[in-house]
Amino acid sequence: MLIKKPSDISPSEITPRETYRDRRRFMQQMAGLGLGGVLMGATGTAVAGYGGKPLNFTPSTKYRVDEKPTPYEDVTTYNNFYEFGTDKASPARRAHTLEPRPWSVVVEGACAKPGRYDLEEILKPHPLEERIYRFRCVEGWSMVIPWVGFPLGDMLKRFEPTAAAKYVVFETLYDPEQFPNQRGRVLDWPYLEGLRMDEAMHPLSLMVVGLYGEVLPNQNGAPMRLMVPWKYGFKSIKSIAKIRFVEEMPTSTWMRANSREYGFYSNVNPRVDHPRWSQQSERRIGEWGRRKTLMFNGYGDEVAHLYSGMDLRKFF
Ligand SMILES: Nc1nc2c(c(=O)[nH]1)N[C@H]1C(S)=C(S)[C@@H](COP(=O)(O)O)O[C@H]1N2
Ligand SMILES: [Mo]
Repeated sequence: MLIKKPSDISPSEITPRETYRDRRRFMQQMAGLGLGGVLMGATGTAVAGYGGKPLNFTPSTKYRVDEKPTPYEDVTTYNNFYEFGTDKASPARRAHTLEPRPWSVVVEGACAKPGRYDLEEILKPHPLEERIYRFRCVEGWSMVIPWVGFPLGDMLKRFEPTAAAKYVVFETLYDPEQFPNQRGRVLDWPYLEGLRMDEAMHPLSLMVVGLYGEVLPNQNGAPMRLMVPWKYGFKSIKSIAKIRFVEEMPTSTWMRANSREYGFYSNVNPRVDHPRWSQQSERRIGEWGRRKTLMFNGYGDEVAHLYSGMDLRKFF
């Protein structure tokens, strides 16, 4: 059992705010040195509930990019989460209205085990691991983030998708009380994204419940969000409340908003420009100058085979 219900947490397990901050700074240094694993594995306590509580996890040895992680401060204050506003600072300022517990996820469509699942129930069988991934937003900035989660495919398999399941659709919770900007019409709510089934089952696709060793802060998509590191950031949908297995390729929120600018695949590709800007380089948050953007965000060895024979200009 990796995650306790808030009611299972005794007062002695609740660490004072100061300690969290020190621990976070410590982990940030360790992650930067590539030492995160060893030490973090030893310090984990099984506590969960709300952003900032430490998680129990194993550091992945395989999935750790050898680049300096973006500071915690930037990861949690420079966000895209249109349900809280369209500027980068609004999510951190406004996401306190989101209540990530209790939470449930509806599973429907082409599978043998549809239903409404309680979050704790859905997470329980999955050991958590830390992976350090590159993350590239379609707008041209990037970060390196130590996520905590588990392979998305491991969860999807438990719902026993049928042969008709060619794609999987994810939806963010629709509740204007919790997500105040859903009262406006900047996007067609709820936020919706999808993956082809083989993309979803790929071992790199991660279901994320934490970052920097701690429970996911609201602004980063609590309680559970996707992380598909070879695709532009908008594919990595936050605060997931619905999973649906379907036969036809879905129309995502961003395709609906502007199908000329945003395609279904949205693989990071420096050779296919956005209609309004080049995708050849990126600004790594916290660095000066720009870096070259890598094909599939640097994950080509692992994922290029998923698209063999496809014209990636057409299927952008
Ligand atoms: N529900 C929802 N998910 C979302 C978004 C959003 O506005 N709403 N923004 C996307 C975009 S454009 C990016 S770049 C990433 C940002 O994730 P981060 O704030 O954790 O860095 O979340 C993605 N997931
Ligand atoms: Mo983005």
